[in-house]
Amino acid sequence: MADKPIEREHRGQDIETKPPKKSSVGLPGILESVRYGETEMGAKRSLRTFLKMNQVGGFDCPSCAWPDPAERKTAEFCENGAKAVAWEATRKRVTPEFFAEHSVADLRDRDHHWLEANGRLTTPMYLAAGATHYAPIAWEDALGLIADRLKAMPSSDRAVFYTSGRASNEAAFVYQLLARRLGTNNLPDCSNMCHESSGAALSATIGVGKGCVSIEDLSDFADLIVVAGQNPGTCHPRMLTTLEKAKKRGAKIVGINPLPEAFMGKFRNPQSVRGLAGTGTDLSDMYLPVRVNGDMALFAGFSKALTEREDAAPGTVFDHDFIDHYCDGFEETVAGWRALDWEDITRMSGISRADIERFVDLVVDAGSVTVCWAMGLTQHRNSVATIKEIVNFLLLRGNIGKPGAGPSPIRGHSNVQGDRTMGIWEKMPAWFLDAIQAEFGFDPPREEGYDTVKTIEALRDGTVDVFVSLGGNFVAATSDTAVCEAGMANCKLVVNIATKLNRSHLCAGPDSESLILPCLGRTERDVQAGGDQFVTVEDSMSMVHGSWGRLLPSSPLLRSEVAIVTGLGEKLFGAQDGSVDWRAMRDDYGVIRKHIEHVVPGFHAYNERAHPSQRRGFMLPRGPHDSRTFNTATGKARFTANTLSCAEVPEGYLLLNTVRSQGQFNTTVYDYDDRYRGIKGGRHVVMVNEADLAANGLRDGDMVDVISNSASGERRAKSFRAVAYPTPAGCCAAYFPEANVLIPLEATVDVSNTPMSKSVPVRLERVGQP
Ligand SMILES: Nc1nc2c(c(=O)[nH]1)N[C@H]1C(S)=C(S)[C@@H](COP(=O)(O)OP(=O)(O)OC[C@H]3O[C@@H](n4cnc5c(=O)[nH]c(N)nc54)[C@H](O)[C@@H]3O)O[C@H]1N2
Ligand SMILES: Nc1nc2c(c(=O)[nH]1)N[C@H]1C(S)=C(S)[C@@H](COP(=O)(O)OP(=O)(O)OC[C@H]3O[C@@H](n4cnc5c(=O)[nH]c(N)nc54)[C@H](O)[C@@H]3O)O[C@H]1N2
Ligand SMILES: [Mo]
Repeated sequence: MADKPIEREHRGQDIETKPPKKSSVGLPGILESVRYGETEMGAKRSLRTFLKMNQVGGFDCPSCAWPDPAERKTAEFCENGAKAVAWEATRKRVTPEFFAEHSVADLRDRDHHWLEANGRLTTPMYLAAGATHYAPIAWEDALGLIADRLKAMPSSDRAVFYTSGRASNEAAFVYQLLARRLGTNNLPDCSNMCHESSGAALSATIGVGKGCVSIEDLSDFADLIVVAGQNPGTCHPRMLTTLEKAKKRGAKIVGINPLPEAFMGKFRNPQSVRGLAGTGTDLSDMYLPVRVNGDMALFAGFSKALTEREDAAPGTVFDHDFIDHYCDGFEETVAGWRALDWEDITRMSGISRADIERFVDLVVDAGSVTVCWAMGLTQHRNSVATIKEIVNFLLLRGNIGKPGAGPSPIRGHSNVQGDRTMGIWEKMPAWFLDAIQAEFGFDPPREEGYDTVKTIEALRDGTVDVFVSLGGNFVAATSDTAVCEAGMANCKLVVNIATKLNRSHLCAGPDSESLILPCLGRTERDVQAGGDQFVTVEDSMSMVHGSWGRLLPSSPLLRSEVAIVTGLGEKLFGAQDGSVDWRAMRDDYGVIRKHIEHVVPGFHAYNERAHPSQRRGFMLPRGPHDSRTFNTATGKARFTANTLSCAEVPEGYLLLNTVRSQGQFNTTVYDYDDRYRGIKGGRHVVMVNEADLAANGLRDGDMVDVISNSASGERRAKSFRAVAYPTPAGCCAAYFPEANVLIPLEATVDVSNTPMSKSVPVRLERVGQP
């Protein structure tokens, strides 16, 4: 019987608050890692495990997508990664007895932390239509049941195959193959909610939907590093080591963020004695407290200031050689900036003209500029246009295709970028589908499938029969929680391939069936008929490398993701399905990698180059960076003229930005603390500027409902504690997933269709008030 952890979340006044921290990591970060390892795994197992992490011949950290440096430290991980690994390698177990004790209705009353804290799933479980409890089921019966339900659908498009970004390249490749063999492109993924806007903007302007700088560009070459809409201290802690290295050789670092995040203060490097004992390194040279969604105006302002300086002294500011040779759209775009009104720029961005000029002084002094960003820029109505403005800004001074320069979207999940490379996308281009056809001899569907938001619409409308999830927590991660959960209940069958129990496993309707299929995690040894298997991943900077789990699996019944997906393929189509040999791919993942080599460019000698014994794996080609090759419609890098915009906030409303705490990884809530922001013991908080609190007749500590309104009605997040916090006027922040109930399904980013998770107009109502 699993230990029964207790819900520890405080509400209201019991939540402790302190002013946000002005430094990051140091000793508290180390202690956190050790504490986590020991409580979840025990001391010996935790030491053994941590030392294998991100090492040659070890396993890839299952947390974020930050790359590994060429020279690895003995402990090449961070507090975040340590928590992720301890959480996966925990000794706690969710057994059939656990499910016999807890009805689904009981489990639905528990919070995110409690559900996952019960430990690793051990046994395939089945919830029959109308049943109150999950019961064990044999693997073959479970796979047979899914195959039967898929075959019974009137059309393949009534199935949806969701992917979270932890799946390995091998698992992702066979998963998309299964969906397309079945006949659907309904392959939504977490990327739809994450860097989809970056992909859309970069493909249109530089011809490739991902970043093109490497970790060395940052640490060794960039003169100026801009970190916009990103909170690396919490979300990519190992990036701080890279920034520190850059800083020490003289690079300048600027943070653009509505919240004064800890990385902009001192960094106390946990990997050096000096860092732990001393006062730390001042990482940032400048902090621009932009208004939420003011970045488009801000970057246009930078470009306007550069244009004015060039106009005053022609030939001294712009890189005309680069512009003439490699770009188009320059004249119209510059004309647009000339016509902009400074008044609009400063009002929309909340940043003064003087600060913009101070920043531009750094830019003209810098031979190379890299702009890094994450969710603070991708989840607003105008995100795609905002990122295009970043590209414009970089192109002006030739800051693409030279060392230390370029756009750098920092990815979230450890293999979210690799999953896309493998074909997890509802609209893969024709060349990929043609290559699948040539390799496997069947004609994959060509029409666009559902992305995440379209999936929720289809769930709501009752047009999805079978929903399959390869990892993740769909109902908690997506917008409009109530609509999504109600929609999920309309499915006939919900299948979750997972390591830990979560909310998405508990949304079956009265007439639907559900399966939980427990799988191996990345730390665990994966043995198939062909022997020990490794898997591969691609990091945020296009490096592909192997990962080799070493721990004994948490339960003898676990199967690998590849084994589950190919097993289903076999049930549906037979072991030998034309040129698709599901069994051979399961027995030896090298066979999958051979197929990938034939389908996806850049993967030659994949099995050799990505073997975990290789030092760093290999880098996929990056045309813009390596050779200033731009695979766009015109073959040039494209300046784009964009109409300036920012979020409209009705009178009496604040603009809500939903963020991550230090104690969570997306919907996985490790604990209820956010050390850097000084919030302890609870997550139901809304961080508001002191003056805005006063204007609403509120004080720090008051309990409020947070309310959003849209054409489809009012949404309410109940009983949040108001916390006075240094945000710009008119802006506030709360944690996701708790705040996702507030985001209307129809509130999506133009072009990318990403939920607008960082731009939600809300009002606050004191609890008990009418
Ligand atoms: N500990 C931890 N690490 C993680 C994750 C996690 O949940 N926990 N998740 C992983 C995943 S999947 C991802 S995608 C990444 C996410 O990494 P981040 O994007 O760094 O994470 P968020 O908490 O969403 O933080 C967004 C930041 O943008 C700021 N911001 C919000 N609105 C704006 C705006 O309009 N303009 C600007 N300039 N800034 C704005 C917020 O104040 C916040 O600092 O992290 C990965 N790593
Ligand atoms: N409001 C708001 N919403 C957001 C965001 C935001 O900033 N604000 N961010 C969005 C972003 S950037 C992202 S990436 C999404 C994240 O969305 P998801 O990727 O769907 O969510 P996660 O919380 O990462 O998924 C956690 C679950 O994954 C399972 N899991 C963990 N490891 C493994 C594994 O190795 N294999 C398998 N099969 N399962 C595993 C566990 O069961 C765990 O419960 O959320 C999005 N939602
Ligand atoms: Mo993400």
